[in-house]
Amino acid sequence: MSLDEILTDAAREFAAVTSLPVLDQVKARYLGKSGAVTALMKGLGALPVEARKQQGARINEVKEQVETLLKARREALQREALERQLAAESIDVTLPGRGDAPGGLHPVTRTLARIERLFASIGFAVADGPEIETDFHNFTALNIPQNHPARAMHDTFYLAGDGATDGGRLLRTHTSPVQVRYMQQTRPPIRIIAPGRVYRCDSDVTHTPMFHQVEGLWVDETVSFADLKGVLAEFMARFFERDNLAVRFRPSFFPFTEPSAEMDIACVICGGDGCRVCSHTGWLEVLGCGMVHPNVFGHVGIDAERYQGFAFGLGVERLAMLRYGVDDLRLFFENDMRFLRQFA
Ligand code: 2U9
Repeated sequence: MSLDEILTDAAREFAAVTSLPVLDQVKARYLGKSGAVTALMKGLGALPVEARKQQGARINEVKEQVETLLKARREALQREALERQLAAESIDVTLPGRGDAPGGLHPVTRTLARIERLFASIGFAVADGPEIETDFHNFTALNIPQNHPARAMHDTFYLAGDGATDGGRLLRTHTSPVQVRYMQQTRPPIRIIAPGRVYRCDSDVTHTPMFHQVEGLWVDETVSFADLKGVLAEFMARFFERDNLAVRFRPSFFPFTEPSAEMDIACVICGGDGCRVCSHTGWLEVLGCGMVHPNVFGHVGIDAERYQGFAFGLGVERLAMLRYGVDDLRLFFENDMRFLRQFA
């Protein structure tokens, strides 16, 4: 093969190649060990000195030209491959979206938010505190004596430990310790609610080991049982959106309040006529309440001669069930999307 032939053939063959692996094969035919250019180089040894010099320089020139052609073709093929890939992977931004499948709030979260909003509207601040509590904040400060049944192993989740070095830690059984901590840090007037998770060693159709409470506390110099009745009756009427919601208070007992009461509202399902939900009484028990016991004020360093206040506690799941007409408490904790979607 002459040098001219090599150059024209290489140019033609490189141009015909359409993929990079094939280009490498074609390259070998010219520049490889047994390629055409290499063959001419090998033949140089047989030439006289002067001719060898001239021919060698020409071969080198052609070799460089072949390499230049090769490089140009390689770059062109690489560009084409990239363009093909970009075209294949392009995104059509004009296509319609797939929908954003919005999530929703859990019915207990919605109920908590509703309760917080209503109390905030009459001047209650929202307080919170730890779910792992000390024996003092959960029981002692609340006038619950050492031998009270609420403190029994089978009623409360105690944390592992010897009780001497860890001071007897437990999962709070109510959000009352939040109010205890608040009163230890703040002088009256105090007007707070304490929403949150609480834990009890209890599990059956109407009890879950974890549930939510909202407790409330209003302490000042002249807060009376009349204020308790007014605030709680107004809250329930607004929560259930009833203008004339009948309420009644029945005497009760809690260690942390004196006097204590349970509050009923006219059944929001049957309007008071009697149904399965109200056990045919026409009334629904919705919360416990009372005037803060002077011993509780003593434990947090508030002068019980000067200050008085009312407290209450309610179960959030229970209010959610009544508001949404849910008849099984366990539905709130099963995470069944068919149930939860109805509240989204
Ligand atoms: C302080 C002083 C007093 C909070 C109160 C109740 C009555 C009550 C239950 C309702 C249903 C718990 O979720 S439930 O099982 N609660 O009956 N709670 S008075 O009294 C307090 C709280 C804090 C410092």
